[in-house]
Amino acid sequence: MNMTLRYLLAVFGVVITVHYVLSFTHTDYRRATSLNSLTSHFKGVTPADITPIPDRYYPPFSNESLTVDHRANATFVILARNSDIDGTVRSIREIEDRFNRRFRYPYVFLNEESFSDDFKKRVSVLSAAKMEFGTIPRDHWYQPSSIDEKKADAGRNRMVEQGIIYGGSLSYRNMCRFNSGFFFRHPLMEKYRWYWRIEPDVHFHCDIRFDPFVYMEENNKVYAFTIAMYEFEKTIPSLWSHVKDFIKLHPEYLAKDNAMRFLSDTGGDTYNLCHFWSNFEIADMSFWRGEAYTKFFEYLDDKGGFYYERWGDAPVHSIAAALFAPSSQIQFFDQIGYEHNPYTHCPRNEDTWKEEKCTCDPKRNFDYDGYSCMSKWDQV
Ligand SMILES: Nc1nc2c(ncn2[C@@H]2O[C@H](COP(=O)(O)OP(=O)(O)OP(=O)(O)O)[C@@H](O)[C@H]2O)c(=O)[nH]1
Ligand SMILES: [Mg+2]
Repeated sequence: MNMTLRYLLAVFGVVITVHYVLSFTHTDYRRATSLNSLTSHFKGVTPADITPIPDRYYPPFSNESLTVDHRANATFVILARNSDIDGTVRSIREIEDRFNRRFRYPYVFLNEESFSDDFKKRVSVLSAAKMEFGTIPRDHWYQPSSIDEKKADAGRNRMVEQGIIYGGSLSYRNMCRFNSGFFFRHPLMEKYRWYWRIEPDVHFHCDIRFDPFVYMEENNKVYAFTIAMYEFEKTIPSLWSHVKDFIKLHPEYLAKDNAMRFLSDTGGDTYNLCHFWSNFEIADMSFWRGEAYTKFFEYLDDKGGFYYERWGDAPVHSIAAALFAPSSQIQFFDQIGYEHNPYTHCPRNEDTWKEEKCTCDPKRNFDYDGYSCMSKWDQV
């Protein structure tokens, strides 16, 4: 045997000896160098190969679990299509992280078609809270037979020519009418008084460590918003004249200290287009279910403007809240950092922004944008 071979054998012998010694004395080393472990790099890891981490490494969330003793009769409501699943998952993930893992309010998902098993499966893993999936009754969603389809078609074509966003869309109109007059009447919603509306692909930028529902209940609030802005006038050309006619018919529904100043710069003669952006809403459904709003919605629905024009649920809800409730019952939540593309409300209060670990840039707060109606609200 030449010297080189002898030397190599000696090194090999030492390596083998050290390996055996380490295998007996160090469990981790034995696991890492087992044949199974080494070959798994080549054949792919199967669940059975993964060493489970013992339960003792998962301490209970003592300050994150359900410790609150008083909760409101409230739910999240999410209207979505099966194809909205990815954005829906992202929104739920954020509201859970920022708020709901502490409070565990339930979710109601609504859709005019039945939700797919995949949709249900993917949202179910995101929260410990109860989730219910509802199909919308046909007459709560589709264009009613009372609508003159020729006139509606002409209205859609006109809006397409004018380049109005969703101007030609029938499903968008169904959605706006449903959100205006029907979501709170869905059988799955009936048992709740309060709701928080969430859309796919929105962002919650700050921790929300207080309970907005309980706050609203205990402080006699009806409607809460985070962003207020101007509506596209071309989507609602006749809405305000119908609102004025309704008020003449039913002056008894006007609240004493209402927020008409938010809606009109001319004492109610003309609409300044300000409204609360309804993709975020926390509100008391007894207000929508009450006499004033029920009559108001029926009156507007009868005029057909959800289809002949393109009335949004945002101006319809906002006008009702501003007129039929005293302004003191409308709540602006500066504390809730919220984004629906392309606008963000970022807390104006710097302490809130710091303490709640907000991810939004305060300089990009829509409150100060020329297109925001916050300055009008501040006057109210
Ligand atoms: N089931 C169902 N949900 C819908 C339909 N159209 C819209 N939605 C939902 O209704 C809500 C509002 O719709 P969006 O398309 O976000 O309308 P928008 O916020 O005015 O417009 P974007 O700026 O595009 O977000 C969202 O929660 C949607 O998922 C529909 O045809 N069917
Ligand atoms: Mg949206």
